[in-house]
Amino acid sequence: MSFEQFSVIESTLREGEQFSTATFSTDEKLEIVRLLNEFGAEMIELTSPLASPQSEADVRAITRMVRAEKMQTRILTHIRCKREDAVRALDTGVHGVDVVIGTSPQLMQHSHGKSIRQVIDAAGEVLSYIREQAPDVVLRFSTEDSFRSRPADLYRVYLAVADLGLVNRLGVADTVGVALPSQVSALVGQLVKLTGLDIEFHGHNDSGCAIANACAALEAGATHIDTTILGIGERNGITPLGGLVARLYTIKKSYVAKYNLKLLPRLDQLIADICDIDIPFNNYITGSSAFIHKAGIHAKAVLADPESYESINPDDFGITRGISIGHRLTGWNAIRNRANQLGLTLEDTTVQQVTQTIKARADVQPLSLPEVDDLLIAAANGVFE
Ligand code: HCA
Ligand code: CU
Repeated sequence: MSFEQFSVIESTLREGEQFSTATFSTDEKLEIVRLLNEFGAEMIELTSPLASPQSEADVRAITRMVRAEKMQTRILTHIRCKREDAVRALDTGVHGVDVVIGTSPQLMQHSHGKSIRQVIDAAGEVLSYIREQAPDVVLRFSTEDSFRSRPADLYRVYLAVADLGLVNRLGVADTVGVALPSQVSALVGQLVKLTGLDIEFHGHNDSGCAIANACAALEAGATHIDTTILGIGERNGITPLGGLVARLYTIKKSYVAKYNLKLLPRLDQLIADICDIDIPFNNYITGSSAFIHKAGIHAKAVLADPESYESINPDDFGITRGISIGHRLTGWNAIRNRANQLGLTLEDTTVQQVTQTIKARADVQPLSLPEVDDLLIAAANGVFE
């Protein structure tokens, strides 16, 4: 298990740029890198310099900033398995290069048209070139669409690449979001055993398993997980940074203690603003309802001890919990708590009476907090009926 020592490869500025509404200006990219570095993201992956002239200029600007300001984070760029891509990537001065090539029948036919033999040859040529030119660069080789690849093809490619002794890391990619946690676990476990190399997992969320699959990868010995802020990426994206943090925090808080967790709300909001989307209401940790307690039974227990209904402490993320009280499911303990907050001293029987009134009125329409407050103040003044 690598829960204790995994690294995040934060790909908001690569995979995330492939999200339908994402376009990052140079200044926005620099701001995201600064914030991710402050958060503690170990690695940041950038769009290939071949994508466009500005993309290349941005890789250079970001790498320059990270080196000049001696930031901890490491900058990677992501390229196709082609020598010309490698030449351009190395010229930018990045710390690491992530090479990818499709191995599924679908991608072999429609993406690059190569056979498995040719994939292995291309990998050998490109990886050797990179190693010769840049002995210190962190080099990763990944098969795209690993889980729809024929297992015999997949292992042939991985083992051939591992045998070259050139790469630091092998990547596993669930490109179309079809893998089950058990499949991720089996493949990652095999690769750890057969190659002894660091293993990276990149999981899309088409069928809702991206976080579970990332967790399964770590349990099976993966060392690196690809994430993006809010999970943005192609289609409905990949493992979200905040979702991975929530998953690991609830196993053991110390697994994510290395990150500056209070920056997570700022990161999520920044990307939501830039991409012109809302943070989903049910988002991990930063969704608007993530720490709102409603039913009377829940509210009572949470007021006594938040842990009764919380697996995540919002304080750790600089977030305040909320208790919703103006509705038909409300309970008198929550209403009494509100009276106390207002500095009102009321008999229990009065609070219970106010609660019954709130419930009856909320059957027609939920009450706002000021409306609840007005009832409590009226009761305190003896004018409640
Ligand atoms: C892509 C595909 C990719 C690559 C992942 C990786 C995927 O957009 O280039 O390099 O590990 O999902 O397979 O994002
Ligand atoms: Cu992807």
